[in-house]
Amino acid sequence: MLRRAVLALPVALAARPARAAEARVTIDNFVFTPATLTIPSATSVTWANHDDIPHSVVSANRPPDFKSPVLDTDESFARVFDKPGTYLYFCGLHPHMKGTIVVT
Ligand SMILES: [Cu+2]
Repeated sequence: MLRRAVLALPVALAARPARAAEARVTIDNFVFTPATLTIPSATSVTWANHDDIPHSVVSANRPPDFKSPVLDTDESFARVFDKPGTYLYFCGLHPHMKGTIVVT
């Protein structure tokens, strides 16, 4: 999972030098992949729903610091993580689906 984020960086930086780096989390078969994504700060994370049913992405912090709309098949949601920390999240429709973003 770390390897995946690192590999994505040069491509994102080359394509858009002034923009945040980018990383992706895919949603399929009721699972966020990778379950834990480690990224440097100022990285934009995009969750893409490749499942055939809707899902969402909701921060587990109180109060939540991000919340996607319901994502239908092939819809996505992006958020930039600027502050180092550990961000737990879950699917608002299926709370047993959980994931973590670690910002270093
Ligand atoms: Cu879900």
